[in-house]
Amino acid sequence: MHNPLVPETLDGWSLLHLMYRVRWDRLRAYSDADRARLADEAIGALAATDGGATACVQILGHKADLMFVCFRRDFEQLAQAQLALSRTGLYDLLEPTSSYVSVVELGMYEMTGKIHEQLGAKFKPGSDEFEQAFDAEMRTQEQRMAGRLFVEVPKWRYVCFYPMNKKRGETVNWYSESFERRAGMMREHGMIGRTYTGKVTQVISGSIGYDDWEWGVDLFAQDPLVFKKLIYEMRFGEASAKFAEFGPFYTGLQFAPGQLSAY
Ligand code: 76R
Repeated sequence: MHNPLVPETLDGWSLLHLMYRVRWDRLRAYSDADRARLADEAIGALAATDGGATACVQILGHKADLMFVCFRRDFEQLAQAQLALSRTGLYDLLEPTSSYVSVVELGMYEMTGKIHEQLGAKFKPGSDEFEQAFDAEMRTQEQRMAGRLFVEVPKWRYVCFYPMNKKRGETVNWYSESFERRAGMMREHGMIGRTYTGKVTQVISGSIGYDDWEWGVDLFAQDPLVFKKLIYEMRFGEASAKFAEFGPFYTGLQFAPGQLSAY
């Protein structure tokens, strides 16, 4: 059933963020050759098939030393990646500090409204014909957006990850706003975002039902100042000013998987 209150989502990569503290005290005892072997084994374990990938990020601050972001076709492959890493020698030198499970999503406020309107004029909403036509339209949209749903991991040096919610308080509640109000706020949000085109790549992933927050936000840029400016500017948009709640922020530097032993 396509509920007109709910913006449709197009869904892509399954994501698993894994944050670890490195036991430097133990790693120090290893020779350079042993460290290289441990790193190569871990990178081999995290190598993806099916066009997926794993981003490696050196995290700044005490929350973690390393973050691996696994982009995979499905949860089966996420489970495999997590298990494969836990079987490696390096894993004995890593302490998990956090993790996050989500699925890359494109929210479709504008499109959802249009499809309901167009198909509602042709078919009785809720009828089999309506639902079938709706599903067909969603598949077309999926194909159109495949490049964003199954985005190639941006190679940009700086990475910022945080989880967030839309508020569900007694008086301020995103989910009890009308569809049109939410769509209007998301339009404003998108317009602010678009002024950063070329400077930042954002990957929004949905985690309702999967993890402790509602969305994961990954931002990639070549200059970390862009994160501060973009996120600050977004705070003034109504969708964030009034409704956004944020979890812990992870900021770091991306490196090529082959550089793990150098790290
Ligand atoms: O995907 C699109 O380009 C369509 C417009 C769009 C949607 C639907 C969009 C654009 N976002 C969408 C959805 Mn976003 N986004 C965030 C954050 O820090 C904050 O205040 C919020 C964290 C940032 C920095 C950001 C950046 N976005 C969402 C959703 C789902 C909400 C829902 O469905 O209710 C969240 C949680 C979210 C959060 N967004 C953009 C950006 C940028 C830079 C853009 C423009 C992208 C572009 O046009 O290339």
